[in-house]
Amino acid sequence: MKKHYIVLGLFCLLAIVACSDNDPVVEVNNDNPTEELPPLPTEVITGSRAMWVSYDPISASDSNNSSGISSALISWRLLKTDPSNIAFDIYKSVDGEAEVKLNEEPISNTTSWVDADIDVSKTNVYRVTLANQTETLCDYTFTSEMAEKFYHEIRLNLNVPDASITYSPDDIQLGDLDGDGELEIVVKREPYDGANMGVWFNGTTLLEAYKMDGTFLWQIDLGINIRSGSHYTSYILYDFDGDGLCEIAFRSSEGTKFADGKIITDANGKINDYRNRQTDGKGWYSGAAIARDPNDPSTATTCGLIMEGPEYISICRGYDGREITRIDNIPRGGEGSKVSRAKYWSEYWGDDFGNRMDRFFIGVAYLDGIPDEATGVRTTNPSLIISRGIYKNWQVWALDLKGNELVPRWKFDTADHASKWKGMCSHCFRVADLDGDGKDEILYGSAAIDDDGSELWCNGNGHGDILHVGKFIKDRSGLQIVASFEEAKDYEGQGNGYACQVINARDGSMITGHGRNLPVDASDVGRCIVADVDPDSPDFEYWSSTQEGMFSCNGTGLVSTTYPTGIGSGVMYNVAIYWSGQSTREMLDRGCIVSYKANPDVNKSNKNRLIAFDLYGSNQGNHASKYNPCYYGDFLGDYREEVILGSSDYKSIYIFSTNHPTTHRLPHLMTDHNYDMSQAMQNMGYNQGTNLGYYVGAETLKKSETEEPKE
Ligand SMILES: [Ca+2]
Ligand SMILES: [Ca+2]
Ligand SMILES: [Ca+2]
Ligand SMILES: [Ca+2]
Repeated sequence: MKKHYIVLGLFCLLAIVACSDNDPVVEVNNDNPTEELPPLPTEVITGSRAMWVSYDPISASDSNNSSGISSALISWRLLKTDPSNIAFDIYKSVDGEAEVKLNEEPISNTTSWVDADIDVSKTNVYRVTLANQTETLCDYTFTSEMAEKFYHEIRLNLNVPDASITYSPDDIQLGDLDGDGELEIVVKREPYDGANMGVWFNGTTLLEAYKMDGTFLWQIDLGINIRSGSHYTSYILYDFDGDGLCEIAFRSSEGTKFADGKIITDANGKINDYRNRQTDGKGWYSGAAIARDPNDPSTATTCGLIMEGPEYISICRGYDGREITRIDNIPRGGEGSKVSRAKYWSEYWGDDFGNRMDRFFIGVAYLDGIPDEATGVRTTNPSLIISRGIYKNWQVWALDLKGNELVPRWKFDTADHASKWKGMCSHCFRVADLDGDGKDEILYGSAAIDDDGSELWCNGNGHGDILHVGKFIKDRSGLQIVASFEEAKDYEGQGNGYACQVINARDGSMITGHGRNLPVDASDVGRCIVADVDPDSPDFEYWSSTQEGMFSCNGTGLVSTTYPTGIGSGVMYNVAIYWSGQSTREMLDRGCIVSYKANPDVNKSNKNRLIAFDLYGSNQGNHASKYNPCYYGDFLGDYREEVILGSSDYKSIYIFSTNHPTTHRLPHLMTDHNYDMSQAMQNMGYNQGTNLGYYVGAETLKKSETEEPKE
């Protein structure tokens, strides 16, 4: 190994660079990423009904794990702009024969139809109109071939950089990339699973886009200088400039290859390999490192980590994966020798061995005004939010995409604030209008940054793994936060006093909590969940891995000492999902959906476990013990949430959509701003659940059943 001194002209940095002897040399083609890009589509279709047919061909095969529902469910979107008295008719044509109207009365309580008489050996064409009208609102052709699987399969692209590596489907985000009104899928493919802390082996991280029909659109290769893993490869897919087409933003470096083949190089057209090659690679200043196996100090190393070289934020067109522009990432800081830089990192970020310094999140927030609550229409463009650091100092920057440039709006650095602000972040940030002024805030764990980049509040509870924001108490104004925390010295010492709390989003104060004076080895509470699961208890329930009970968010205390339990009878507290047609929400963990109360709609003996997707050939989820689905959220059919998992052979993604009947309807969940932010950023860092910003619980859904449609 030899060492070069090179000037990275673009960044005015003098960097000491470790290069391998066989650096690939590529064309100098990175100087002007904004050179003429081909035109984008200008016709953008909105208002899709996302009609879908879900049918389980093995519904009765397994009393625990199959769905237990033999009918087909045909469903479509309710739009936010639909009048409250909207009603529908549905027609079916079988194998091209004359169309038959299926409903007798207009369909006014749901946006779905249960077809118990479906003949899946034939082609069934369903067509929906407004009640008593002829014009087609949406239609869907369901073939006998589609009826062979409960899921919709998309096979992953086989053209990968290293055929010997399994690039397993990891986090997925959805967005309209081409303006045709249908959401496309962007999947991150990881060269191996669970790259959370330690060394990085071989392979690079890929971002790939697909259409719902399986058409492969493009691939971006993050390259050798972007460490693989949940904490390092956050990306965000969102329409930042309001043209109706999504952009994608992520961290990039030398070696990042965009979909048109352009590669980021140094000023000499070279891709340097910045991966640390020191086999004993400890921190350069402290001599410390983190062990992949906490019980085996010999596994401590920084070999393979990237602590030098340029870091950028690239933003690309979702349409074709071409780079629009890039900007320098929040810098590592420090200067001079390795040791003096590492000393700075240790003092500023909290370590010098690439753990605390290398925590990167990226997301989106409407800092000038959230979309109109009544129509869902946006009047301002959102900002790109990037961050670095969790455990000691941390920074959050807001950037605006203007004229194909990323323009800094504000920068928040805890070094400029009281020491209480340090170490406050969760393994993600969340975005919501915390103070109800119509603009988004950044909830950075136990601290909140106002829309203008100033302090909103810091409650001192410290770091935690789980962060939910939504409307969990029906008659209380504003939003609530449910979170659990890791360090008793923080949550008891300077915070609100409990390991798991329901928090007033407006000011960070506690509404209620549990988990006090926990034994030391139980004081790190790694999981908590909030959902309406008990229709007989007002407001949402919340519980945590303290297993002290299920409590009401409204502070009235214990609801139950039993929990929804999943695979291996484990208590469920991963994420909540709208899957059944009941007025409550279910739990999703390990690719298994569980209802707290017995579900009357399933024709099987186990009426709590609604489905286990691995019966159908999926895996149980990503990220080791977290078992995160690639994605879940409402993007097809009615308001119930779809689940995307990788196949058991990691070569496909499987999209599951509910087949449960319902008596309820809700507008497309993504048209609720709080839900939209939660779904769009669900897989930042440690994946988090989705939550609505208005109250939906058994109280409201049961009430709507008995209400007459309003004029
Ligand atoms: Ca599309
Ligand atoms: Ca756009
Ligand atoms: Ca606000
Ligand atoms: Ca749905």
